[in-house]
Amino acid sequence: MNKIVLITGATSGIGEACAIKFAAAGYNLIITGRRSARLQHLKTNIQATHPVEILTLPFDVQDRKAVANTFASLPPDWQKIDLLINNAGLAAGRDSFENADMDDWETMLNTNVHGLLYVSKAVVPLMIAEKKGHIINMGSIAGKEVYERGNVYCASKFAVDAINKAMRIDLLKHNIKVTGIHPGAVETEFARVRFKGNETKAAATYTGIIPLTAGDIADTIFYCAQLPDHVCINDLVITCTQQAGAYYFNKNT
Ligand code: NDP
Ligand code: 8X3
Repeated sequence: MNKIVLITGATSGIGEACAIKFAAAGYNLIITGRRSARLQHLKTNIQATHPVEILTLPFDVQDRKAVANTFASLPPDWQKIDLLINNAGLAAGRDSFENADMDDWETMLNTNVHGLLYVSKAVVPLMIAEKKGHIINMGSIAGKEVYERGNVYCASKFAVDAINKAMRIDLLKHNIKVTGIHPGAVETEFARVRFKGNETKAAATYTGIIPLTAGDIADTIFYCAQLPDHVCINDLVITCTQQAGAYYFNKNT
């Protein structure tokens, strides 16, 4: 029987690349995100080349009731989730503390922290019932080092780092692996979202470097997921070769 992977935030970037990678390896997919047309499009594209089952679940991870209702009515055939990739997330704005927008702060905390918790709380009982599972949490280099004007985005990813460690400890007795992935700059829709559609600012994020691609992160996640049952990568920081930490870049001039 095919394994099942649940990927949050599969409508673009890292989540979409993970969907393609895991489908190519024969996993059945549960793909989620708010943009249901994109989920449907991804499902059609993947199934054109890979004979896997795909369930699309459009919901906003910030909406606790929507998350709970979605998983309460999960079809029985989809309840044996082998792998949860908690990937949905975003940065909103890049402003100094005194100028930052409180709505942006709430959006980041509600999505990156609360959303991850809501989905995990819904899925963990299903893994406990199976006496096994693997949860991969998408952190960031921003969850390892605070940088200027990163304030609450960094705080949200520091929280993910702490939750990742806490889950690994508490779920140990249930034979559930927990892995944190912490990328540096990855070229996706992330910067466009952060700078609210300002293409100039978004492009500047990657000027002078060859950034990581969503595929690089999907390959890394897949590596962690396919290790033997007795092996668990706890925590993994990954940057492009021209980046060393949140602050240090070797940019082409
Ligand atoms: P993208 O913007 O390309 O993808 C973000 C995904 O998250 C989309 O599928 C989006 O779906 C989903 N998402 C955002 N908000 C919500 C929400 N409220 N409810 C449900 N889904 C949501 O960015 P990335 O692929 O780069 O980002 C994926 C993860 O990787 C994030 O957690 C990000 O913080 C992290 N990361 C990214 C890095 C980078 O440099 N790109 C580096 C380090 C970490 P939709 O809009 O359809 O809801
Ligand atoms: C995204 C990486 O450094 O742009 O999490 O915050 S960074």
